[in-house]
Amino acid sequence: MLYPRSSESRKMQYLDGMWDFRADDSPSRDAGFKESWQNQPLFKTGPVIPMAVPSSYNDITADKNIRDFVGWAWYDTEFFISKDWANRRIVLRFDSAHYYSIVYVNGQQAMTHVGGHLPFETEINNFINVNQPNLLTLALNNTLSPTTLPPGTISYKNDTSKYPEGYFVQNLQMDFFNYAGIHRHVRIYSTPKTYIDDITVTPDINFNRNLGILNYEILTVGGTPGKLLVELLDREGSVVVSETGNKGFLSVSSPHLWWPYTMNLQDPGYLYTMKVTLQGNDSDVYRLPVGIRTVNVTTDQFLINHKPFYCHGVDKHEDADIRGKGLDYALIARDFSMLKWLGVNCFRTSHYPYAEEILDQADQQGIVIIDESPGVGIKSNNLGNESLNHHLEVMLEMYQRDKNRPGVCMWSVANEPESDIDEAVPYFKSVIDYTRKLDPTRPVSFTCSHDYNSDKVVPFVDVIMINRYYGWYSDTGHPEVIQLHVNSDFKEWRKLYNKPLLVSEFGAGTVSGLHAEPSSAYTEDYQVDVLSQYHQAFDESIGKFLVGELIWNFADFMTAQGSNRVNGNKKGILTRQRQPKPAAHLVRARYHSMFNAT
Ligand code: GCB
Repeated sequence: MLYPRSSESRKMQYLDGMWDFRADDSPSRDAGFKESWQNQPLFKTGPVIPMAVPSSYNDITADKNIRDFVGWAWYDTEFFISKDWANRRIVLRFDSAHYYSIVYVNGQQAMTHVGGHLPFETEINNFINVNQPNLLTLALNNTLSPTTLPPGTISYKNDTSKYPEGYFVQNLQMDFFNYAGIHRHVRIYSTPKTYIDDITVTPDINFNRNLGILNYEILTVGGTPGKLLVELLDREGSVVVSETGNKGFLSVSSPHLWWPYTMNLQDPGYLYTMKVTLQGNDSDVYRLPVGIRTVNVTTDQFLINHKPFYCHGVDKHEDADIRGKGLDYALIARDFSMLKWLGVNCFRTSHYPYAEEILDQADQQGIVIIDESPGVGIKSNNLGNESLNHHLEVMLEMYQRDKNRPGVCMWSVANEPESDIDEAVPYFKSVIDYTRKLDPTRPVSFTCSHDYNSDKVVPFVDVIMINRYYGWYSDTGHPEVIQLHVNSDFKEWRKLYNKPLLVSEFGAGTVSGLHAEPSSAYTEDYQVDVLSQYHQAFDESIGKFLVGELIWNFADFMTAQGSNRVNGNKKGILTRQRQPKPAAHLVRARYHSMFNAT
Protein backbone atom coordinates (compact mmCIF):
# COMPACT_ATOMS: atom_id res chain seq x y z
CA MET A 1 0.00 0.00 0.00
CA LEU A 2 1.42 3.37 -1.00
CA TYR A 3 1.29 6.32 1.37
CA PRO A 4 -1.10 8.86 -0.18
CA ARG A 5 0.77 11.71 -1.83
CA SER A 6 -0.46 14.47 -4.06
CA SER A 7 1.03 14.71 -7.53
CA GLU A 8 0.07 16.09 -10.90
CA SER A 9 -2.23 13.05 -11.24
CA ARG A 10 -3.29 12.55 -7.61
CA LYS A 11 -5.35 14.91 -5.48
CA MET A 12 -5.94 14.59 -1.78
CA GLN A 13 -8.52 15.91 0.65
CA TYR A 14 -8.12 15.62 4.42
CA LEU A 15 -11.23 14.83 6.43
CA ASP A 16 -9.56 15.71 9.75
CA GLY A 17 -11.36 18.14 12.02
CA MET A 18 -14.32 18.00 14.38
CA TRP A 19 -16.53 14.97 13.89
CA ASP A 20 -19.71 14.08 15.79
CA PHE A 21 -19.17 11.36 18.38
CA ARG A 22 -21.19 9.09 20.61
CA ALA A 23 -20.05 6.22 22.83
CA ASP A 24 -22.70 3.49 22.77
CA ASP A 25 -23.25 2.93 26.49
CA SER A 26 -26.74 1.47 26.03
CA PRO A 27 -27.37 -1.50 28.36
CA SER A 28 -27.00 -3.95 25.46
CA ARG A 29 -23.97 -1.97 24.16
CA ASP A 30 -25.13 -2.43 20.58
CA ALA A 31 -27.93 0.11 20.17
CA GLY A 32 -25.98 1.58 17.26
CA PHE A 33 -26.33 -1.59 15.19
CA LYS A 34 -29.90 -2.32 16.31
CA GLU A 35 -30.98 1.18 15.38
CA SER A 36 -28.70 1.49 12.31
CA TRP A 37 -27.08 4.74 13.36
CA GLN A 38 -25.08 4.71 10.14
CA ASN A 39 -28.20 5.50 8.10
CA GLN A 40 -28.49 9.11 9.15
CA PRO A 41 -26.31 11.74 10.74
CA LEU A 42 -25.53 10.70 14.31
CA PHE A 43 -27.01 13.85 15.81
CA LYS A 44 -30.43 12.70 14.59
CA THR A 45 -30.37 9.48 16.62
CA GLY A 46 -29.31 10.92 19.97
CA PRO A 47 -26.90 13.24 21.72
CA VAL A 48 -23.46 13.74 20.23
CA ILE A 49 -20.35 15.60 21.29
CA PRO A 50 -17.73 17.21 19.06
CA MET A 51 -14.66 14.99 18.78
CA ALA A 52 -11.24 15.90 17.42
CA VAL A 53 -9.91 13.81 14.53
CA PRO A 54 -7.15 12.77 14.82
CA SER A 55 -7.08 12.16 18.57
CA SER A 56 -7.84 9.54 21.16
CA TYR A 57 -11.28 10.25 22.59
CA ASN A 58 -10.43 9.23 26.16
CA ASP A 59 -8.92 12.43 27.57
CA ILE A 60 -10.87 15.02 25.59
CA THR A 61 -13.70 15.46 28.09
CA ALA A 62 -14.03 15.44 31.87
CA ASP A 63 -16.36 12.45 31.60
CA LYS A 64 -14.98 9.35 33.31
CA ASN A 65 -17.28 7.15 31.20
CA ILE A 66 -15.61 8.37 28.04
CA ARG A 67 -12.11 8.07 29.46
CA ASP A 68 -12.70 4.47 30.53
CA PHE A 69 -15.14 3.51 27.79
CA VAL A 70 -14.99 -0.03 26.44
CA GLY A 71 -17.16 -0.92 23.46
CA TRP A 72 -18.51 0.68 20.30
CA ALA A 73 -17.84 4.36 19.77
CA TRP A 74 -19.50 6.04 16.78
CA TYR A 75 -18.13 8.90 14.72
CA ASP A 76 -19.50 10.68 11.71
CA THR A 77 -18.78 13.57 9.38
CA GLU A 78 -19.83 14.82 5.95
CA PHE A 79 -17.70 15.36 2.89
CA PHE A 80 -18.11 16.50 -0.68
CA ILE A 81 -16.51 15.08 -3.79
CA SER A 82 -15.40 17.68 -6.23
CA LYS A 83 -17.03 17.27 -9.66
CA ASP A 84 -13.71 16.93 -11.43
CA TRP A 85 -13.15 13.71 -9.46
CA ALA A 86 -16.24 12.10 -10.99
CA ASN A 87 -14.30 9.98 -13.47
CA ARG A 88 -11.41 9.13 -11.21
CA ARG A 89 -10.71 6.35 -8.82
CA ILE A 90 -11.56 7.65 -5.35
CA VAL A 91 -10.03 6.08 -2.26
CA LEU A 92 -10.93 6.57 1.39
CA ARG A 93 -8.03 5.96 3.77
CA PHE A 94 -7.86 5.81 7.56
CA ASP A 95 -4.21 6.00 8.60
CA SER A 96 -5.26 4.20 11.81
CA ALA A 97 -8.18 3.77 14.19
CA HIS A 98 -8.06 1.71 17.35
CA TYR A 99 -9.09 -1.14 17.35
CA TYR A 100 -11.83 -2.72 15.24
CA SER A 101 -13.37 -0.49 12.58
CA ILE A 102 -16.52 -0.70 10.49
CA VAL A 103 -16.67 2.11 7.96
CA TYR A 104 -19.90 3.20 6.27
CA VAL A 105 -20.28 5.63 3.41
CA ASN A 106 -23.83 6.92 2.98
CA GLY A 107 -25.07 4.11 5.19
CA GLN A 108 -23.40 1.33 3.20
CA GLN A 109 -20.61 -0.70 4.70
CA ALA A 110 -17.46 0.22 2.76
CA MET A 111 -14.78 -1.66 4.72
CA THR A 112 -13.79 -3.21 8.01
CA HIS A 113 -10.38 -3.44 9.64
CA VAL A 114 -8.90 -5.24 12.60
CA GLY A 115 -6.00 -3.67 14.46
CA GLY A 116 -5.18 -0.29 15.84
CA HIS A 117 -1.92 0.98 14.38
CA LEU A 118 -1.94 0.43 10.65
CA PRO A 119 -3.72 2.02 7.69
CA PHE A 120 -6.70 0.71 5.79
CA GLU A 121 -8.28 1.99 2.64
CA THR A 122 -10.85 1.17 -0.02
CA GLU A 123 -12.25 2.54 -3.24
CA ILE A 124 -15.50 4.34 -2.59
CA ASN A 125 -16.67 5.17 -6.12
CA ASN A 126 -19.71 2.92 -5.71
CA PHE A 127 -20.80 4.54 -2.49
CA ILE A 128 -20.60 8.27 -3.17
CA ASN A 129 -22.73 11.04 -4.65
CA VAL A 130 -20.99 13.78 -6.55
CA ASN A 131 -23.78 16.33 -6.26
CA GLN A 132 -24.62 15.98 -2.58
CA PRO A 133 -22.96 15.78 0.80
CA ASN A 134 -21.72 12.28 1.64
CA LEU A 135 -22.07 10.81 5.11
CA LEU A 136 -19.03 9.00 6.52
CA THR A 137 -19.64 6.93 9.66
CA LEU A 138 -17.23 4.87 11.71
CA ALA A 139 -18.20 2.32 14.34
CA LEU A 140 -15.07 1.67 16.39
CA ASN A 141 -14.57 -0.93 19.10
CA ASN A 142 -11.61 -0.80 21.49
CA THR A 143 -12.25 -4.11 23.25
CA LEU A 144 -9.11 -6.20 23.56
CA SER A 145 -9.53 -9.97 23.56
CA PRO A 146 -7.17 -12.94 23.80
CA THR A 147 -6.80 -12.87 19.99
CA THR A 148 -6.24 -9.15 19.45
CA LEU A 149 -2.78 -7.53 19.24
CA PRO A 150 -2.17 -6.44 21.90
CA PRO A 151 -4.22 -9.06 23.71
CA GLY A 152 -6.45 -8.33 26.68
CA THR A 153 -9.41 -9.73 28.55
CA ILE A 154 -12.63 -8.48 30.08
CA SER A 155 -13.74 -9.69 33.50
CA TYR A 156 -17.32 -9.33 34.58
CA LYS A 157 -18.09 -8.88 38.25
CA ASN A 158 -21.48 -10.45 38.76
CA ASP A 159 -21.64 -10.35 42.56
CA THR A 160 -24.17 -7.54 42.95
CA SER A 161 -23.60 -7.45 46.71
CA LYS A 162 -20.15 -6.07 45.95
CA TYR A 163 -20.35 -4.52 42.49
CA PRO A 164 -22.96 -2.42 40.72
CA GLU A 165 -25.03 -4.15 38.02
CA GLY A 166 -23.16 -4.57 34.70
CA TYR A 167 -19.75 -3.87 36.22
CA PHE A 168 -16.77 -5.15 34.28
CA VAL A 169 -13.11 -4.32 33.88
CA GLN A 170 -10.79 -4.54 30.91
CA ASN A 171 -7.54 -6.26 31.89
CA LEU A 172 -4.59 -5.14 29.84
CA GLN A 173 -1.55 -7.30 29.23
CA MET A 174 0.49 -4.22 28.46
CA ASP A 175 1.73 -1.28 30.49
CA PHE A 176 0.20 1.60 28.53
CA PHE A 177 -3.25 3.12 28.43
CA ASN A 178 -5.52 1.54 25.86
CA TYR A 179 -6.18 4.83 24.10
CA ALA A 180 -8.82 4.57 21.39
CA GLY A 181 -10.18 6.70 18.60
CA ILE A 182 -9.29 7.84 15.12
CA HIS A 183 -5.61 8.29 15.85
CA ARG A 184 -4.27 9.45 12.51
CA HIS A 185 -5.42 11.22 9.36
CA VAL A 186 -8.54 10.35 7.46
CA ARG A 187 -8.43 11.35 3.83
CA ILE A 188 -9.83 10.75 0.43
CA TYR A 189 -7.64 10.86 -2.61
CA SER A 190 -8.11 10.38 -6.30
CA THR A 191 -5.98 8.64 -8.90
CA PRO A 192 -6.47 7.87 -12.58
CA LYS A 193 -8.41 4.65 -13.19
CA THR A 194 -5.22 3.00 -14.39
CA TYR A 195 -2.82 3.61 -11.58
CA ILE A 196 0.38 2.74 -9.76
CA ASP A 197 -0.70 0.42 -6.98
CA ASP A 198 2.52 -0.49 -5.21
CA ILE A 199 6.27 -0.01 -5.39
CA THR A 200 8.85 -2.16 -3.65
CA VAL A 201 12.39 -0.87 -3.49
CA THR A 202 15.32 -2.85 -2.14
CA PRO A 203 18.58 -0.96 -1.84
CA ASP A 204 22.01 -2.50 -2.21
CA ILE A 205 25.55 -1.19 -2.50
CA ASN A 206 28.47 -2.42 -4.56
CA PHE A 207 31.28 -1.06 -2.39
CA ASN A 208 34.07 -2.10 -4.75
CA ARG A 209 32.61 -0.18 -7.63
CA ASN A 210 31.10 2.60 -5.50
CA LEU A 211 27.65 1.90 -6.91
CA GLY A 212 24.28 2.30 -5.22
CA ILE A 213 21.65 -0.08 -6.51
CA LEU A 214 17.91 0.30 -6.08
CA ASN A 215 16.10 -2.84 -7.12
CA TYR A 216 12.47 -2.04 -7.81
CA GLU A 217 9.22 -3.72 -8.62
CA ILE A 218 6.09 -1.79 -9.52
CA LEU A 219 2.51 -3.02 -9.59
CA THR A 220 -0.06 -1.27 -11.72
CA VAL A 221 -3.80 -1.85 -11.84
CA GLY A 222 -6.54 -1.14 -14.36
CA GLY A 223 -6.72 -0.92 -18.16
CA THR A 224 -3.80 -1.81 -20.36
CA PRO A 225 -0.80 -0.50 -18.52
CA GLY A 226 1.18 2.03 -20.49
CA LYS A 227 4.91 2.44 -20.31
CA LEU A 228 6.42 2.82 -16.86
CA LEU A 229 9.13 5.42 -16.54
CA VAL A 230 11.22 5.28 -13.38
CA GLU A 231 13.45 8.26 -12.63
CA LEU A 232 15.72 8.83 -9.68
CA LEU A 233 16.05 12.44 -8.58
CA ASP A 234 18.66 13.72 -6.18
CA ARG A 235 17.96 16.29 -3.46
CA GLU A 236 18.39 19.11 -5.95
CA GLY A 237 15.74 17.57 -8.19
CA SER A 238 18.12 16.51 -10.98
CA VAL A 239 17.53 13.15 -12.64
CA VAL A 240 20.45 10.90 -11.74
CA VAL A 241 19.36 7.80 -13.62
CA SER A 242 16.21 6.49 -15.26
CA GLU A 243 14.82 3.17 -16.44
CA THR A 244 11.64 1.81 -17.91
CA GLY A 245 9.51 -1.20 -17.05
CA ASN A 246 7.88 -2.57 -13.95
CA LYS A 247 10.88 -4.49 -12.65
CA GLY A 248 14.55 -3.70 -12.71
CA PHE A 249 17.20 -1.70 -10.94
CA LEU A 250 18.59 1.78 -10.88
CA SER A 251 22.32 2.02 -10.58
CA VAL A 252 23.80 5.17 -9.08
CA SER A 253 27.50 5.85 -9.28
CA SER A 254 29.14 7.62 -6.33
CA PRO A 255 25.84 7.46 -4.46
CA HIS A 256 24.90 9.61 -1.48
CA LEU A 257 24.33 6.89 1.06
CA TRP A 258 21.63 7.06 3.73
CA TRP A 259 23.52 7.36 7.01
CA PRO A 260 22.31 7.56 10.59
CA TYR A 261 22.98 11.14 11.59
CA THR A 262 25.58 10.25 14.21
CA MET A 263 27.68 8.48 11.57
CA ASN A 264 27.58 11.42 9.19
CA LEU A 265 26.81 14.65 10.97
CA GLN A 266 27.05 16.72 7.77
CA ASP A 267 24.69 14.82 5.55
CA PRO A 268 22.55 12.29 7.41
CA GLY A 269 19.38 10.71 6.12
CA TYR A 270 20.04 11.42 2.45
CA LEU A 271 16.92 10.65 0.45
CA TYR A 272 16.49 10.43 -3.28
CA THR A 273 13.09 10.65 -4.90
CA MET A 274 11.97 7.81 -7.12
CA LYS A 275 9.54 9.35 -9.56
CA VAL A 276 7.37 6.71 -11.21
CA THR A 277 5.25 7.70 -14.20
CA LEU A 278 2.68 5.36 -15.66
CA GLN A 279 2.30 6.86 -19.09
CA GLY A 280 -1.00 6.84 -20.96
CA ASN A 281 -3.94 9.09 -21.83
CA ASP A 282 -4.39 9.73 -18.15
CA SER A 283 -0.87 9.32 -16.74
CA ASP A 284 -0.31 8.49 -13.09
CA VAL A 285 2.68 9.90 -11.22
CA TYR A 286 3.94 8.83 -7.78
CA ARG A 287 7.04 10.09 -5.98
CA LEU A 288 8.58 7.79 -3.40
CA PRO A 289 11.41 8.91 -1.09
CA VAL A 290 14.14 6.25 -1.10
CA GLY A 291 17.51 5.84 0.58
CA ILE A 292 20.55 3.82 -0.41
CA ARG A 293 21.83 1.84 2.53
CA THR A 294 22.43 -1.72 3.63
CA VAL A 295 21.92 -3.46 6.96
CA ASN A 296 23.87 -6.57 7.95
CA VAL A 297 24.37 -8.44 11.16
CA THR A 298 27.48 -10.46 12.02
CA THR A 299 28.09 -12.52 15.14
CA ASP A 300 28.91 -9.38 17.09
CA GLN A 301 28.09 -6.33 15.00
CA PHE A 302 25.18 -4.41 13.54
CA LEU A 303 26.42 -2.95 10.27
CA ILE A 304 24.95 -0.07 8.35
CA ASN A 305 26.64 0.41 4.98
CA HIS A 306 29.21 -2.14 6.18
CA LYS A 307 30.22 0.08 9.13
CA PRO A 308 29.51 -0.89 12.75
CA PHE A 309 26.53 0.97 14.12
CA TYR A 310 25.98 1.39 17.86
CA CYS A 311 22.45 2.28 18.75
CA HIS A 312 22.42 4.90 21.51
CA GLY A 313 18.74 5.31 21.79
CA VAL A 314 15.45 5.33 23.60
CA ASP A 315 12.16 3.51 23.56
CA LYS A 316 9.16 5.69 22.93
CA HIS A 317 5.39 5.73 23.00
CA GLU A 318 2.86 7.66 20.99
CA ASP A 319 1.46 9.43 24.01
CA ALA A 320 0.66 12.96 25.16
CA ASP A 321 -1.73 14.98 27.28
CA ILE A 322 -5.27 15.43 25.97
CA ARG A 323 -4.72 13.84 22.56
CA GLY A 324 -3.52 10.45 23.89
CA LYS A 325 -2.21 8.62 20.85
CA GLY A 326 -3.53 11.12 18.33
CA LEU A 327 -1.18 12.38 15.63
CA ASP A 328 0.11 15.85 16.43
CA TYR A 329 2.71 17.59 14.25
CA ALA A 330 3.84 19.92 17.05
CA LEU A 331 4.52 16.90 19.23
CA ILE A 332 6.41 15.11 16.44
CA ALA A 333 8.56 18.19 15.86
CA ARG A 334 9.23 18.55 19.58
CA ASP A 335 10.08 14.86 19.95
CA PHE A 336 12.58 14.89 17.10
CA SER A 337 14.08 18.09 18.38
CA MET A 338 14.53 16.48 21.81
CA LEU A 339 15.88 13.26 20.26
CA LYS A 340 18.56 15.36 18.57
CA TRP A 341 19.15 17.32 21.77
CA LEU A 342 19.72 14.03 23.56
CA GLY A 343 21.96 12.71 20.80
CA VAL A 344 19.68 9.74 20.17
CA ASN A 345 20.42 7.94 16.90
CA CYS A 346 17.87 5.15 17.15
CA PHE A 347 14.50 4.34 18.67
CA ARG A 348 12.17 1.41 18.89
CA THR A 349 8.53 1.94 18.05
CA SER A 350 7.56 0.31 21.34
CA HIS A 351 5.01 -1.31 21.31
CA TYR A 352 3.27 -0.86 17.93
CA PRO A 353 3.96 0.69 14.52
CA TYR A 354 4.00 4.49 14.79
CA ALA A 355 2.42 7.04 12.48
CA GLU A 356 3.91 7.29 9.00
CA GLU A 357 4.59 11.00 9.61
CA ILE A 358 6.86 10.00 12.52
CA LEU A 359 8.74 7.51 10.36
CA ASP A 360 9.08 10.18 7.65
CA GLN A 361 11.05 12.28 10.13
CA ALA A 362 13.24 9.32 11.05
CA ASP A 363 14.01 8.73 7.36
CA GLN A 364 14.76 12.39 6.76
CA GLN A 365 16.79 12.98 9.90
CA GLY A 366 18.80 9.77 9.89
CA ILE A 367 17.27 8.09 12.91
CA VAL A 368 17.42 4.30 12.90
CA ILE A 369 14.10 2.61 13.65
CA ILE A 370 13.44 -0.76 15.22
CA ASP A 371 9.92 -1.22 13.93
CA GLU A 372 7.85 -3.13 16.47
CA SER A 373 4.54 -4.89 15.97
CA PRO A 374 1.69 -4.53 18.48
CA GLY A 375 2.51 -8.03 19.73
CA VAL A 376 3.01 -6.90 23.31
CA GLY A 377 2.33 -9.10 26.31
CA ILE A 378 1.55 -12.32 24.42
CA LYS A 379 0.97 -15.10 26.96
CA SER A 380 0.23 -18.80 26.84
CA ASN A 381 -3.48 -18.18 26.19
CA ASN A 382 -2.70 -16.04 23.12
CA LEU A 383 -0.83 -18.62 21.10
CA GLY A 384 -3.70 -20.27 19.20
CA ASN A 385 -4.19 -20.30 15.45
CA GLU A 386 -6.48 -17.31 15.40
CA SER A 387 -3.87 -15.23 17.23
CA LEU A 388 -1.10 -16.51 15.01
CA ASN A 389 -2.97 -15.79 11.78
CA HIS A 390 -3.74 -12.30 12.94
CA HIS A 391 -0.12 -11.75 13.97
CA LEU A 392 1.05 -12.84 10.50
CA GLU A 393 -1.48 -10.49 8.90
CA VAL A 394 -0.19 -7.63 11.03
CA MET A 395 3.41 -8.38 10.05
CA LEU A 396 2.35 -8.31 6.40
CA GLU A 397 0.53 -4.99 6.83
CA MET A 398 3.56 -3.53 8.64
CA TYR A 399 5.94 -4.76 6.01
CA GLN A 400 3.77 -3.41 3.21
CA ARG A 401 3.53 -0.03 4.90
CA ASP A 402 7.16 0.40 5.96
CA LYS A 403 9.19 -1.79 3.56
CA ASN A 404 10.65 1.11 1.56
CA ARG A 405 11.84 3.14 4.53
CA PRO A 406 15.62 3.39 4.87
CA GLY A 407 15.24 4.37 8.54
CA VAL A 408 13.61 1.04 9.37
CA CYS A 409 16.61 -1.20 10.03
CA MET A 410 15.12 -4.06 12.06
CA TRP A 411 11.73 -5.66 12.73
CA SER A 412 10.65 -6.51 16.25
CA VAL A 413 7.80 -9.01 16.12
CA ALA A 414 6.89 -8.81 19.81
CA ASN A 415 7.65 -7.33 23.20
CA GLU A 416 8.19 -9.56 26.21
CA PRO A 417 6.09 -12.55 25.22
CA GLU A 418 5.90 -15.62 27.40
CA SER A 419 8.73 -17.04 25.35
CA ASP A 420 9.96 -19.45 28.00
CA ILE A 421 7.26 -22.05 27.33
CA ASP A 422 7.27 -24.77 24.69
CA GLU A 423 4.05 -23.57 23.02
CA ALA A 424 5.75 -20.25 22.23
CA VAL A 425 8.27 -21.95 19.96
CA PRO A 426 6.13 -22.89 16.94
CA TYR A 427 4.16 -19.65 17.23
CA PHE A 428 7.14 -17.30 17.24
CA LYS A 429 9.17 -19.38 14.84
CA SER A 430 6.31 -18.96 12.36
CA VAL A 431 6.09 -15.21 12.93
CA ILE A 432 9.85 -14.69 12.68
CA ASP A 433 10.27 -16.98 9.64
CA TYR A 434 7.36 -15.28 7.91
CA THR A 435 8.76 -11.81 8.56
CA ARG A 436 12.19 -12.84 7.34
CA LYS A 437 10.64 -14.32 4.21
CA LEU A 438 8.75 -11.09 3.55
CA ASP A 439 11.92 -9.11 4.05
CA PRO A 440 15.25 -10.93 3.80
CA THR A 441 17.10 -7.59 3.92
CA ARG A 442 16.43 -6.61 7.53
CA PRO A 443 17.19 -8.46 10.77
CA VAL A 444 14.26 -9.79 12.79
CA SER A 445 14.00 -9.98 16.55
CA PHE A 446 11.72 -9.54 19.60
CA THR A 447 12.43 -8.18 23.06
CA CYS A 448 13.02 -10.82 25.64
CA SER A 449 12.43 -10.49 29.37
CA HIS A 450 13.51 -14.02 30.22
CA ASP A 451 16.84 -15.43 31.26
CA TYR A 452 19.43 -16.89 28.92
CA ASN A 453 18.65 -20.36 30.29
CA SER A 454 14.86 -20.22 30.10
CA ASP A 455 13.98 -18.37 26.88
CA LYS A 456 13.11 -20.64 23.98
CA VAL A 457 12.62 -18.20 21.10
CA VAL A 458 15.95 -16.37 21.06
CA PRO A 459 17.51 -19.13 18.89
CA PHE A 460 15.44 -17.81 15.96
CA VAL A 461 16.40 -14.11 16.08
CA ASP A 462 19.20 -12.22 14.35
CA VAL A 463 19.97 -9.83 17.20
CA ILE A 464 19.26 -10.66 20.84
CA MET A 465 17.22 -7.90 22.47
CA ILE A 466 16.82 -8.05 26.25
CA ASN A 467 14.76 -5.91 28.62
CA ARG A 468 16.34 -5.60 32.05
CA TYR A 469 15.29 -3.84 35.27
CA TYR A 470 18.09 -4.54 37.72
CA GLY A 471 17.90 -2.02 40.54
CA TRP A 472 14.23 -1.46 39.82
CA TYR A 473 11.99 -4.53 39.70
CA SER A 474 14.69 -6.54 41.42
CA ASP A 475 17.01 -5.19 44.11
CA THR A 476 15.02 -1.97 44.27
CA GLY A 477 17.13 0.72 45.88
CA HIS A 478 20.42 -1.01 45.04
CA PRO A 479 22.04 0.45 41.96
CA GLU A 480 25.33 -0.99 43.19
CA VAL A 481 24.28 -4.46 41.99
CA ILE A 482 23.57 -3.35 38.42
CA GLN A 483 27.03 -3.67 36.89
CA LEU A 484 27.57 -7.15 38.29
CA HIS A 485 24.16 -8.31 37.08
CA VAL A 486 24.56 -6.85 33.60
CA ASN A 487 28.03 -8.28 33.15
CA SER A 488 27.13 -11.77 34.28
CA ASP A 489 23.96 -11.68 32.20
CA PHE A 490 25.93 -10.66 29.10
CA LYS A 491 28.51 -13.34 29.72
CA GLU A 492 25.87 -16.08 29.85
CA TRP A 493 24.13 -14.95 26.67
CA ARG A 494 27.46 -14.84 24.86
CA LYS A 495 28.31 -18.34 26.00
CA LEU A 496 25.12 -19.62 24.41
CA TYR A 497 24.75 -17.52 21.29
CA ASN A 498 27.01 -16.01 18.70
CA LYS A 499 24.72 -13.09 18.03
CA PRO A 500 24.95 -9.39 18.76
CA LEU A 501 23.17 -8.20 21.87
CA LEU A 502 21.11 -5.06 22.37
CA VAL A 503 19.63 -3.94 25.69
CA SER A 504 16.18 -2.93 24.56
CA GLU A 505 14.90 -1.62 27.93
CA PHE A 506 16.37 -0.49 31.23
CA GLY A 507 15.29 2.32 33.51
CA ALA A 508 13.78 3.47 36.77
CA GLY A 509 10.51 5.15 37.76
CA THR A 510 11.11 8.83 38.47
CA VAL A 511 8.66 11.41 39.68
CA SER A 512 9.77 14.78 38.35
CA GLY A 513 10.83 17.08 41.19
CA LEU A 514 11.30 14.32 43.79
CA HIS A 515 14.76 14.26 45.41
CA ALA A 516 16.65 12.32 48.04
CA GLU A 517 20.31 12.04 49.00
CA PRO A 518 21.25 9.24 49.26
CA SER A 519 18.99 8.51 46.34
CA SER A 520 15.94 6.31 46.67
CA ALA A 521 13.41 4.78 44.33
CA TYR A 522 11.26 7.24 42.36
CA THR A 523 13.56 10.24 42.95
CA GLU A 524 15.32 11.99 40.11
CA ASP A 525 18.60 11.23 41.86
CA TYR A 526 17.88 7.52 41.75
CA GLN A 527 17.22 7.55 38.00
CA VAL A 528 20.62 9.20 37.49
CA ASP A 529 22.30 6.60 39.71
CA VAL A 530 20.61 3.70 37.95
CA LEU A 531 21.35 4.88 34.42
CA SER A 532 25.00 5.66 35.29
CA GLN A 533 25.49 2.12 36.54
CA TYR A 534 24.09 0.66 33.33
CA HIS A 535 26.26 3.00 31.27
CA GLN A 536 29.40 1.84 33.06
CA ALA A 537 28.41 -1.78 32.56
CA PHE A 538 27.66 -1.26 28.86
CA ASP A 539 30.97 0.48 28.25
CA GLU A 540 32.79 -2.78 28.92
CA SER A 541 31.00 -4.52 26.06
CA ILE A 542 30.66 -1.82 23.42
CA GLY A 543 32.79 -2.73 20.42
CA LYS A 544 32.74 -6.39 21.48
CA PHE A 545 29.19 -7.70 21.02
CA LEU A 546 26.89 -5.02 22.48
CA VAL A 547 25.25 -3.15 19.60
CA GLY A 548 22.90 -0.86 21.42
CA GLU A 549 21.12 0.51 24.46
CA LEU A 550 17.55 1.77 24.56
CA ILE A 551 16.42 3.61 27.68
CA TRP A 552 12.95 2.94 28.95
CA ASN A 553 11.63 5.58 28.27
CA PHE A 554 12.03 8.76 26.26
CA ALA A 555 9.13 10.39 28.14
CA ASP A 556 6.60 9.63 30.87
CA PHE A 557 3.42 8.09 29.51
CA MET A 558 -0.07 7.14 30.61
CA THR A 559 -0.99 3.64 31.77
CA ALA A 560 -4.02 1.98 33.26
CA GLN A 561 -4.39 2.93 36.92
CA GLY A 562 -2.49 0.67 39.28
CA SER A 563 -0.91 0.77 42.69
CA ASN A 564 2.59 0.85 41.17
CA ARG A 565 1.84 3.61 38.66
CA VAL A 566 1.79 7.26 39.71
CA ASN A 567 -0.64 8.78 37.18
CA GLY A 568 1.13 6.74 34.53
CA ASN A 569 4.58 5.26 34.01
CA LYS A 570 7.26 7.69 35.15
CA LYS A 571 10.37 6.08 33.68
CA GLY A 572 10.76 8.89 31.16
CA ILE A 573 14.00 10.84 31.09
CA LEU A 574 11.67 13.60 29.92
CA THR A 575 8.35 14.45 31.52
CA ARG A 576 5.19 13.77 29.57
CA GLN A 577 5.42 17.43 28.49
CA ARG A 578 8.85 16.65 27.02
CA GLN A 579 10.93 18.63 29.53
CA PRO A 580 14.17 17.10 30.80
CA LYS A 581 14.61 15.41 34.13
CA PRO A 582 18.22 15.46 35.42
CA ALA A 583 18.89 12.02 33.87
CA ALA A 584 18.29 13.54 30.44
CA HIS A 585 21.41 15.68 30.91
CA LEU A 586 23.41 12.59 31.85
CA VAL A 587 22.19 10.79 28.73
CA ARG A 588 22.81 13.83 26.56
CA ALA A 589 26.43 14.05 27.68
CA ARG A 590 26.94 10.34 27.08
CA TYR A 591 25.24 10.17 23.70
CA HIS A 592 26.90 13.29 22.33
CA SER A 593 30.28 11.90 23.35
CA MET A 594 29.49 8.88 21.16
CA PHE A 595 29.01 10.86 17.93
CA ASN A 596 31.23 9.53 15.19
CA ALA A 597 32.78 7.18 17.71
CA THR A 598 31.20 4.13 16.10
C1 GCB B 1 8.61 -3.57 30.38
C2 GCB B 1 7.66 -3.37 29.25
C3 GCB B 1 7.18 -1.93 29.14
C4 GCB B 1 6.88 -1.40 30.53
C5 GCB B 1 8.16 -1.42 31.35
C6 GCB B 1 7.93 -0.94 32.79
O1 GCB B 1 9.33 -4.51 30.43
O2 GCB B 1 8.17 -3.81 28.02
O3 GCB B 1 6.04 -1.90 28.34
O4 GCB B 1 6.32 -0.12 30.51
O5 GCB B 1 8.65 -2.72 31.41
O6 GCB B 1 8.11 0.23 33.06
O7 GCB B 1 7.53 -1.76 33.61
